[in-house]
Amino acid sequence: MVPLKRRKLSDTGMCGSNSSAGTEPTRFPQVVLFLLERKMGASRRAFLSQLARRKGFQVEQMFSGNVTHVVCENVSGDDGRLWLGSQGGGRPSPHLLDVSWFTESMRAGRPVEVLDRHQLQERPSGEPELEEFSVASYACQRRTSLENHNSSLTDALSLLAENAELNDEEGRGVAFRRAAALLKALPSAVLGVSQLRGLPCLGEHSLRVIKEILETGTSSEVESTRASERFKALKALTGIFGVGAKTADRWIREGIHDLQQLRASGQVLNRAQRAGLQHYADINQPVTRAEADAIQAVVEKAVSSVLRGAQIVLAGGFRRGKLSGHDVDFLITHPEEGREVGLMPKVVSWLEAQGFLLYQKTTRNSYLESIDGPGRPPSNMDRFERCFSIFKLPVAAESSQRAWRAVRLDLVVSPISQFAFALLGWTGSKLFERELRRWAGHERGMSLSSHALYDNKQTEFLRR
Ligand code: 8GT
Ligand code: MN
Repeated sequence: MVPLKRRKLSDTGMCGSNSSAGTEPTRFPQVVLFLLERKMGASRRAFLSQLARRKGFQVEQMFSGNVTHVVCENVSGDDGRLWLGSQGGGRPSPHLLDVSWFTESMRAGRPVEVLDRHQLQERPSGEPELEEFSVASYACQRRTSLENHNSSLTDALSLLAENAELNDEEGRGVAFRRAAALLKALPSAVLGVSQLRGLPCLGEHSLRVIKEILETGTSSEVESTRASERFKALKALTGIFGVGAKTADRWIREGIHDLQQLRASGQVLNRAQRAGLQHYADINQPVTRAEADAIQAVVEKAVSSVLRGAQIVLAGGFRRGKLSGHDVDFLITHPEEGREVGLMPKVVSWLEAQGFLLYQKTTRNSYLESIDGPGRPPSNMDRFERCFSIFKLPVAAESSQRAWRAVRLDLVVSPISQFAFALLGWTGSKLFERELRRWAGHERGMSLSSHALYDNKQTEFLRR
């Protein structure tokens, strides 16, 4: 509250005069503005105040009896009057105005006439004002359904993440993935950036992209990335199974931008890349849940034929309820510890003998001979025995001219003692796993991997 004395003083003398040094003289003595900081925020309020002063308006920093026009943003009539009441009554009430009156006045260069539509509006009951969202900071602390209310924003951020990853910029990739994951967790569509104030995971760059899309419908950075030759070439080349960002980059520097140029170049390809090129179209066509189920039936048969009692579980995106994916991931185990040893080669042989594998490469497990203790392996790769393959899936005759299609299939064998961790680690998403491990480490002092969960204090104790 402004002391009575000062109010009296300004009532008689200072109103209409140039009350604050260093700004333009007041051009509209009958208008004294006060900008309500609530919901508007301090920095926007300071910006708007400065703008108005430059245009010759008198803007009071503190509310007082002199104020003739109170400008609010995102404040309802009820809330506005409640606030005004709390400032004390007994004098002619100032106008309680929406920021639209302010912007129109700034545009006009003079205070425009106060119309009905400028008055603070009552919210029709049931229609909430723009609510600020509140979200936990680690992705693994949030419940995220498959229903995405912000897909145009998350598509844009995911494209920037993909571009960063294709350019081997992991940090930037993670930042965009975090921002996208946060928006996916929101219970409704974002209507204005003001709703995102104070949320975690939204860096300056992501916020800039979000703001541009909310205001204009698209992001210039996303569109120019999508259209760029380099992005298109990186996508085309890494779409080949067995080709990563580094290889694609090398090829691009050698002038290879697409499959045709690659074929014509005479580049020497490894076995995985040759298979990837051969089945390119199939592998880049999303796998449906029905196809995953059909593959599961075959793999289940393979597994139980070579070892009675062995079990498989569908992991990856399908376990999260996704309706399509880029591959199919299965975990294989046996309820008796140790019985899973030697299982993978047998399963692979069975599938090969039946003509189900177009390509396969098995890497043996490395957790038994590991000497560097229970810590996490250097990358997010784990030490399980694993088979990367391309599966030849028979196609129902009536749905296609072709008898089969190629689908990427990953098989992982885990001993039952580690199965819970393996299943958690292979369910994804990649960001969720990353966040879960970060949370375990930073918030709980524990190390989580696809093999185990360790209390870091006890590990240190054991190592001593
Ligand atoms: P998708 O539907 O596009 O296939 O999506 P996804 O199923 O979520 O992704 P994915 O690339 O198939 O990977 C499935 C899960 O396996 C992810 O959570 C990923 O983190 C995990 N994963 C690998 N490689 C490895 C690995 O070497 N070790 C562990 N523990 N997890 C891995 O992709
Ligand atoms: Mn997958």
